[in-house]
Amino acid sequence: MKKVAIVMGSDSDLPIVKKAAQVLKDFGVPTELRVLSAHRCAAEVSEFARNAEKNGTGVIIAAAGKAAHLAGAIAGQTPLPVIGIPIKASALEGIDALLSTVQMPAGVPVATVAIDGAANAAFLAVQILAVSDDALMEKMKAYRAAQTAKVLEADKKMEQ
Ligand code: RP5
Repeated sequence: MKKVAIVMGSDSDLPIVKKAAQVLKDFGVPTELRVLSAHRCAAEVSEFARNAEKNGTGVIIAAAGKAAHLAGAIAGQTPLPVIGIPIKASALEGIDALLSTVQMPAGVPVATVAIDGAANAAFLAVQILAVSDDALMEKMKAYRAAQTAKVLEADKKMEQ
């Protein structure tokens, strides 16, 4: 199976990023965690992004706060799908990171999840890999069915 690389701009992003790593672990998806800053180590970000495809990566998740250019900088240097997590890390409550991450030129998309939306970044990565992995698709279907059953169970309790 292809792996998912999760890159964060600072190790201070780890408490949020851990939630993505946990979802990937639950689905049995191999994961690589990196700390790389678009501004503080641009050369290493380039090296990572340019080598990701040949290193067996299928999807990249990039998390950053403030002037959050990490996901976009990676997306510009790889044909792999890139999912951005804007991190709440400033007085602007993550709105700065959301806008920095989501606003990309045509042809270089970053699939941006909610501020601190790490779990959904991982679910989306699993869904992307599942398109070409039947076993993973079955796991995703089972997860969705369990999720639906849980809501309907709660609904049933309300009727009593
Ligand atoms: C961004 O600025 C990081 O992704 C982090 O969310 C935020 C704060 O970084 P540090 O102050 O921990 O370096 O670059």
